Amino acid sequence: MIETPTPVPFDAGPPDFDLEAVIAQDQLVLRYQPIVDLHDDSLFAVEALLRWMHPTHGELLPAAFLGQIRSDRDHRELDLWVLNRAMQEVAILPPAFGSVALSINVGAEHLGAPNSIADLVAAIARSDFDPRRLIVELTESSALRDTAAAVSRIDELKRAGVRFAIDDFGTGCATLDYLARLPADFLKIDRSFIAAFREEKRAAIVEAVLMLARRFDIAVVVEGIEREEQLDFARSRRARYAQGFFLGRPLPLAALFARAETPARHRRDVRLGRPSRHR
Ligand code: G
Ligand code: MN
Repeated sequence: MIETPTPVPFDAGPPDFDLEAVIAQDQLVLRYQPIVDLHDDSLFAVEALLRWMHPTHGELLPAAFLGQIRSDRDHRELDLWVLNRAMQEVAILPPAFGSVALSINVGAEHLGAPNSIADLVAAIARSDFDPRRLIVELTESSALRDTAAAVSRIDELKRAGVRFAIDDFGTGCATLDYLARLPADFLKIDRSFIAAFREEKRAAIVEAVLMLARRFDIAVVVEGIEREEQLDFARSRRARYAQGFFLGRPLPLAALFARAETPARHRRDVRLGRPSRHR
């Protein structure tokens, strides 16, 4: 008798994640989402976003499997996989895109793991990828509370030439103190704020964060732009960078760059092919 696989119903919980197996079976992929420079609407960076292509459940978001990773070793291995894969993929883009930065997400909770940052720095050094093109995004978490330790790890990255972004700012364990203490190059305002920008108080928070960031010389990325009016809001408040489905969904890198060849009048999104005068 032939047994047909029974698809696990999703409410039975996410499927089991075994890092070694999914890497061996080539089930991890990266999608890339544009980060746009609002000075000239050029493509500033692409953020690499991890997806698990599950044989029966299809494309799964990190939320469905990251929580299952238990050991520091696996966290570190996954971070390294993402970094190495992203550097390889971005490195083969046409020379016209040579100035586009690459942003990757690293869980701040494993900043504390021994050698975690040293391993990333070593991987960058082994590649011929220009570290100045790299941005490491750290989500605020309790680990960042030990700011002295976090600052020394972040300094390690910065000494290697890598820039650093505070991700999802304004939610989680957010404290304004981070802005004063962490040597951030970028601050990404969590999308919940732009989603509710019509509420006067949310708009005021975005404005205040922009003002503080300007004082601290930290560039702001407004995340979660899903509609034109949100983009207009970000522009009117003079945010430097923006990201969100309205500007571009996460796509395979080749698909994202193929759009650069599509005439702008056929697209609602940014003119990805346009080189920037500012870099
Ligand atoms: O935490 P971080 O900002 O790295 O999360 C990135 C995630 O946010 C990705 O999975 C991406 O698909 C999602 N995302 C990106 N842009 C938007 C958007 O405009 N709206 C929503 N709802 N999600 C977005
Ligand atoms: Mn991010």
